[in-house]
Amino acid sequence: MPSPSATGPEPSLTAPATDPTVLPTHEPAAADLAMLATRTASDLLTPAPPARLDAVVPAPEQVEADPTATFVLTGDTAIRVTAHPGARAVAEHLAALLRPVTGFPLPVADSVDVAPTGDLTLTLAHTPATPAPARPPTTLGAEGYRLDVTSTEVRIAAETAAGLFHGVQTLRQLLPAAVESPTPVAARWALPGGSIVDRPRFAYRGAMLDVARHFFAVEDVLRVIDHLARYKLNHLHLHLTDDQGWRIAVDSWPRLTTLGGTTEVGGGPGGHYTKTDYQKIIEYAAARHITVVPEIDLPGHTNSALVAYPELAPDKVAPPPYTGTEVGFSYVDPADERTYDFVADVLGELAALTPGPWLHIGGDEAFKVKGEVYTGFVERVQRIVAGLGKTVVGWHQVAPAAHVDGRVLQWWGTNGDDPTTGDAVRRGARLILSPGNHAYLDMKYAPDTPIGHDWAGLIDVRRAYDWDPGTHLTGVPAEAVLGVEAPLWTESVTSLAEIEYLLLPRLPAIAELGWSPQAAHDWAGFRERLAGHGPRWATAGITFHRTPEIPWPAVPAIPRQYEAPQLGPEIP
Ligand code: TNX
Repeated sequence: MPSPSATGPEPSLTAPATDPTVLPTHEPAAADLAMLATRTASDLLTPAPPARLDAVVPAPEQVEADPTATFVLTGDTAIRVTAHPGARAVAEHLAALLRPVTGFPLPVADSVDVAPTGDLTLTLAHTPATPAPARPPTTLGAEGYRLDVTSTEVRIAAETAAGLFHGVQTLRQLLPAAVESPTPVAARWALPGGSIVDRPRFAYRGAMLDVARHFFAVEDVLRVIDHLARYKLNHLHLHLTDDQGWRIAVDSWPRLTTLGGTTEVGGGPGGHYTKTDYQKIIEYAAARHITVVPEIDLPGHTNSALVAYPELAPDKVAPPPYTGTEVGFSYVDPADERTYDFVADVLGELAALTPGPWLHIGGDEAFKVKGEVYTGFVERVQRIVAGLGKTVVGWHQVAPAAHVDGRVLQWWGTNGDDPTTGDAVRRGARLILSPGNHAYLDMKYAPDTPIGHDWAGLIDVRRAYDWDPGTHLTGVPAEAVLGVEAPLWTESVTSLAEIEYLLLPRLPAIAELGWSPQAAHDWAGFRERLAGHGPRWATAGITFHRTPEIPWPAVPAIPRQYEAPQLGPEIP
């Protein structure tokens, strides 16, 4: 497959100002900034349209706007926080988001129990959400938060640091779009008044990045993590190995990366993550309350491993490196004990590096390992994972294998009626839903989308949004659904800009299915709320697809170059 990135340079990731009333065209000198920080709110320049309390994506569980109240962030605002390391880290994260653009000092200080202070306060406590009259009393749980904005203060309360973090992401969306600018902006930093009480519908909300078909640098992965965090996703699944490349260092089998990592689709140089790289990704994700789910795809999708270690191949002969896009031809020898040593070593090293509970073992499209041989292989690998103290995840093809404690299947079919998966659920499996015809971010939006596939159909934003994870699979009750995940396979994806082009604006649609109550599901409302994110992405220099389904606002203008200029057909 030709490499689309060969046709032009990556777009600039620094957003130029396009509307002088909103975004300045220059970076103010330090003296300007100091002056800006001392101005009162009424002096500030930009009457940006106030964000609406009910315009958040994903939609919160309860929103009660108070149109009479507006809080304005100023140079005097402090961030107060419960004295707890996790909460403090969230406060520092908020300060780091706001300081560069506002120029305000925003000191982080321990919270004090006094009446309204004019500050932002993050409180970590067992805080029951105020129940709506018809609801039973409830708590905010592991990820919920409560946000109150009055004219004199902003408070976020949660039972966990993760809840505070999600509350901060909501707060960010309630500020003017200019808050996303990488350079300082003179704006009136107003927040709409009212209260939000919010909790996720599903515990698992994820996206997958295939770093095997094309390799992506650590910095690119960190930026994808930022996109997940904005929309309250809490898992990043990394597809670390495939026919075209092995991307994670394994000390006991070094040629996996030194040989198996040097190829990718289209003949590029590939690459791999050292253990230090991988840890950096994990730490960056953890600081954003995101768990990394590493996948080693077995027994198929293993050509790169066979290139490095022909002893794992059924015929013990090294195949040529593979840089095409076919699937289903390779497999490690299920009849050779050495294969299980390999699996135990690889998964053992990966488990030791991975603090999260999950190990994903793939299991898809192993067309040449059939019936009992396939099932026996999967069962043995499942036992290896359990022995490492981890919970096994596999693509739904592993369904016929015996149940092991906690087992999770990832559904990627396109027909919501699969008795084999239903049977595995009855034997105790839980499901992550990634239906190929709704959640696959490598599908094209429309026939003229310049990259991506269409084997599962075209997926515009409405199609990504219009399904219910709770009822999607026949015979699978909502209680068996752990959550949703949007996979991005990268056979045709070669740059960060292309990743973002396919991710946005569909990722927020999947995020809303994972987070928001089914009662909030509403395409007309979603497309209006999502529209406000275009200016945010443009301001941050993030590429996205300006699909005509969404009524993107005209002000501030979205710079044209963020419509992925290297993709050719969409550029005038
Ligand atoms: C199917 S989904 C695959 C991947 C491909 C993808 C392309 C799954 C578990 N396997 O190997 O990359 O289609 O859309």
